[in-house]
Amino acid sequence: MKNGEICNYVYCCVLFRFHVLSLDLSYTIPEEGNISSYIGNVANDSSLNQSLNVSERNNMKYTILDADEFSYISKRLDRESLQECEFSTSCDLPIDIVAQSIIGTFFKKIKVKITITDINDHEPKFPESSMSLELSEAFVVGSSSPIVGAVDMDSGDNAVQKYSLKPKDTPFTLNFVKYVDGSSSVSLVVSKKLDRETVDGYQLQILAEDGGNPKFTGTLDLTVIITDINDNPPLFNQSTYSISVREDTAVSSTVFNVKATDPDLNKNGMVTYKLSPHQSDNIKQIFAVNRSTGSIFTLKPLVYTPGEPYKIIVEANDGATIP
Ligand SMILES: [Ca+2]
Ligand SMILES: [Ca+2]
Ligand SMILES: [Ca+2]
Ligand SMILES: [Ca+2]
Repeated sequence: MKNGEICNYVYCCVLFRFHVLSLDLSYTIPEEGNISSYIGNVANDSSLNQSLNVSERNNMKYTILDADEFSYISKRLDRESLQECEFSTSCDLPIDIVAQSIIGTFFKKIKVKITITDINDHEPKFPESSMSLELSEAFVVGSSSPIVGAVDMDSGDNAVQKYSLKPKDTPFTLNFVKYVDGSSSVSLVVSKKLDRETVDGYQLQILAEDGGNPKFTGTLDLTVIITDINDNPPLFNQSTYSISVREDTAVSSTVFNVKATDPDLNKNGMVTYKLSPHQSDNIKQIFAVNRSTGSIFTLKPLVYTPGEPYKIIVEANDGATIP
């Protein structure tokens, strides 16, 4: 057989084999593997040589041109900084490797998929390490306030799995929602009635924990300020006072000081006094009350009438627009 005829036979054989063989390969390696770590034997795993019969194998061998016969990691791979893996739960790097027949100039492209598996090398991180939140004491049990959750660059179990709240004996719990892009949000839920007049603020810690081994935790220091509503009326120390005053008390003299307190804040707790409109005109003509101090003083001379004491009704109001 002439040389030219042999070449034509080999050429046809090579084309046929490439068409029927599935040469795609898959390897799985962890991210951050050491340089020179072994990945796989592309020459063997591609089955280019093994799938040929013995006589063919003697004549047909392939060399891997743009990679070694064996593949190794040539640089550290950080899954979280690979564009292909962004916002994805799987991380596959497609690589084309070219094989060349050693007895000809025939080439074959081998598609290799290298899956980079995640390791837990990031901790959950809140956008800010501390923040403050104002909550009205009017918030009913079950209402919630959203908080921007922690971000963990890792995926799957290595991402944020749960949140916890410290300390435990507060009127709050947490509600955790996880999104497909790996981010999450957490809401502070009011679990018991708030009362600013009892506790006007809380210093909390929200902990975000991933599911890696070992686990990592991110912490947010959260200051909750309870804002006021006008939920308390002014209250007098006593509902009724009984006092005796001399008849010759000089006009404009203070005969008594009433005192009411209101535990609310600012205007909601600012007490002013006035005579109630629900009493006789005679009382209104003889007595007056200092609006801010509660001092009851006389406007006219007093007249002693046996069995008929003066009955003065004083009102206390707070300064809230809506009482
Ligand atoms: Ca993590
Ligand atoms: Ca990772
Ligand atoms: Ca009040
Ligand atoms: Ca209040």
